[in-house]
Amino acid sequence: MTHDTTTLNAPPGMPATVLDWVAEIAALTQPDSVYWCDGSVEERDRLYAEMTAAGVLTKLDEKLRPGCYLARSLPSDVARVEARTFICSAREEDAGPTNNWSDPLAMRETLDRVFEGSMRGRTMYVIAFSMGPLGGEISRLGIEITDSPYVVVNMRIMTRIGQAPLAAIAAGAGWVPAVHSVGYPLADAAGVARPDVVWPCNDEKYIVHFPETREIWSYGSGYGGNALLGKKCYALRIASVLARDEGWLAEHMLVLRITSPVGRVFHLTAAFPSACGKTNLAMLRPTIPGWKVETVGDDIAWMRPGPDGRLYAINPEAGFFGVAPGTSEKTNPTCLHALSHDTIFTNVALTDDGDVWWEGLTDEPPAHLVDWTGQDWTPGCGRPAAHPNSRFTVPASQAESICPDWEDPAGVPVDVVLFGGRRASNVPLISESYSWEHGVFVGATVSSEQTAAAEGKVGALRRDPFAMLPFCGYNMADYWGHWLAMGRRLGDKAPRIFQVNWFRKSQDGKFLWPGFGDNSRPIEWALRRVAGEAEAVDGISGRVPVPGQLNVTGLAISDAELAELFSTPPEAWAEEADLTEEYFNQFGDKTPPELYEQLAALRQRIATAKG
Ligand code: O2Y
Ligand code: MN
Repeated sequence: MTHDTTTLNAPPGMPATVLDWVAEIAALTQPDSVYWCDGSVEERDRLYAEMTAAGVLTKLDEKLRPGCYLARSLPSDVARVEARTFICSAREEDAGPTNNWSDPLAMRETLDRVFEGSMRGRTMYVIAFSMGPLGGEISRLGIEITDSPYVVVNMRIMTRIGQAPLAAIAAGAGWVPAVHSVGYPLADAAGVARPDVVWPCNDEKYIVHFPETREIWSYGSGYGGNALLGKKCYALRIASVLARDEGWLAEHMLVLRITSPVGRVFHLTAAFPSACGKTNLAMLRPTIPGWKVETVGDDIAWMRPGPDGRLYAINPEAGFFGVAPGTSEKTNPTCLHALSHDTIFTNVALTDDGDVWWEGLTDEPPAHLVDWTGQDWTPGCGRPAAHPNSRFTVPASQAESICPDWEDPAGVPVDVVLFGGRRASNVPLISESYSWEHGVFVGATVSSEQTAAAEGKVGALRRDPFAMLPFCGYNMADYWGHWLAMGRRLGDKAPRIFQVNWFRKSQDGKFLWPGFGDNSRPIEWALRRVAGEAEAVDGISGRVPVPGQLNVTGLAISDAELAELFSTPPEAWAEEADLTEEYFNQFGDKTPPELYEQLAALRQRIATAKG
């Protein structure tokens, strides 16, 4: 194809594959102009100024929150839309029963229809980005095309955008194409114009992945994981497919470095379903003396075997896109301090002096706020001031806990993999898996108990295998098989796998474990296990600390409460084993036999415990 390079405005040296693709998307979406992002501070400030002038962003008080902005979305566009997220593999069985599958040809027709003219009257931004430190062996490139300047400034925080990835692509590096439109053109096909709105979006939404051709298409939403396509769409759904095909792991896991009082360094990755305190764990402040925790990543880990045969992890992202409500000086001071400057807030409340507020930030709310919908708000008015899924976008480098090696392209060697869920019963505070296969079984069966009637039957188990349920780009049972294969490859160099549960409740419904900084205690036991310094006893769910081995010094917890935290009633576990069998059967003959073997071993342990 030949290109009118004046209209495409491409920087010099772009390969024909890139130019062809950008030209094709421009022809389909018909923007007024095409702009290639250079990632500079000047570009960012220009976009901030334009969006502030247009009322899309509110600049916060420069003294109280320097360099910070507030965006308010429409109430119809406040979260990831799982029901509108599609995996369009050629064969339905390759998406599996836990994904929405759509026929790729039919989906391409739909996308052609909705994207046609979708950027009329707008600028089309071309954002080259790197997931992971540029040039790193585990890192990958992408190009997101978007008609949203809000996406550009957020992508600038969440990934590494601009000149450097453009140069790498010009030099021939591979890249994943990602197309995004808010679906609110400013003119119709006849050229009749309409004014813009503060949060353009469309009621019809599609978040689409083509795993075989490694493509992402997102239409109709300007929010979070729907629009910042480097995050869930690329770093998890597409990357999980790349990882399966190339022999590595793309995981929904935070990454920590933990240093013991004698200076021994460990690295831990952890997968938690949503609402289990992942951001707080990523910035943990240990309550046990002498231990230091540093953040490598808060949400996603890409891991591959290194030259020494161990598993190495990088954080492919450059920022945190975290939930604001509940973040406070008490729950996560490190995070709160990171938000003191150069942060984009979305859907939090605005104070009268130009600062932000959300539920849980202070014990007492301010006397007056402008809420996330732009309305006046006073305490007791019956509405939340900030949306429960309101967010901050902040550079990871702003966290005082950031690990000095968080951008090491080689990654950090992983000692421990942790799986967590929100379980009021059955699952003990911590247990160690008997083997890699047992660890994969534990990861595959991660669950939380449903807490709201709106989610279904209260108390029923909601499975979230490896915390990847909405993020695995292929059949979940094949994914378990991939983890088993990785274990065979790593052999005795594999990380040890543990399960934690911070949410165990007593018979009278009270949380038994204080959580937050005290979560360092079970983690300390896990690390001492790795170091060969802590003793364990075999239990139903795994090996648990020998009484006296979990450090509870200074905690107001009774022996009876500790016993309850670790109790694993065999009758309840027998019921759970039956549910696990039903759950595995859902995947037909794709469920790896090793997982049924682990289920049989679990039933054996239950039978022994029953006596
Ligand atoms: O609601 C959204 O668009 C964001 S979801 C999200 C954001 C940051 C980290 N994790 C998640 C998640 O859903 O796991
Ligand atoms: Mn996440």
